[in-house]
Amino acid sequence: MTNFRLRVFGVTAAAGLAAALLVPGSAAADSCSAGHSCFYDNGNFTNLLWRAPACGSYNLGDSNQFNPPINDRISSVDNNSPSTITYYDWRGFWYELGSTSPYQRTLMGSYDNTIDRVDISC
Ligand SMILES: [Ca+2]
Ligand SMILES: [Ca+2]
Repeated sequence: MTNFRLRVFGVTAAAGLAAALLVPGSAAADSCSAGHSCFYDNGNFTNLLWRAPACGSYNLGDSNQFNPPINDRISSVDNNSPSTITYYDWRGFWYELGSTSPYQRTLMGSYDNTIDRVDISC
């Protein structure tokens, strides 16, 4: 079994634990190939929206970069890369929601379907 650390944003510790317990073996989860960051529409690391091609800053609502846009859709992230991923919501300015450390996975919790931009450290 993959030994990964799971973070859940914006929920109580008890709720976070419950959410973490929903993905023990991740039998149904899609795998994210080594060195990449994968962003999923569903909260159990399934229905891949996007696999980041490289580090950098990505505006998920920019139709020049994403067609169709994938802002307000990310529900879980598998960061199988050495980069730190930082998440932002557009609230008239870029509001920082949190981040995922290298080689960790994150359930978006109360930030489900909220992320508009990701910065992937180089
Ligand atoms: Ca979603
Ligand atoms: Ca948003």
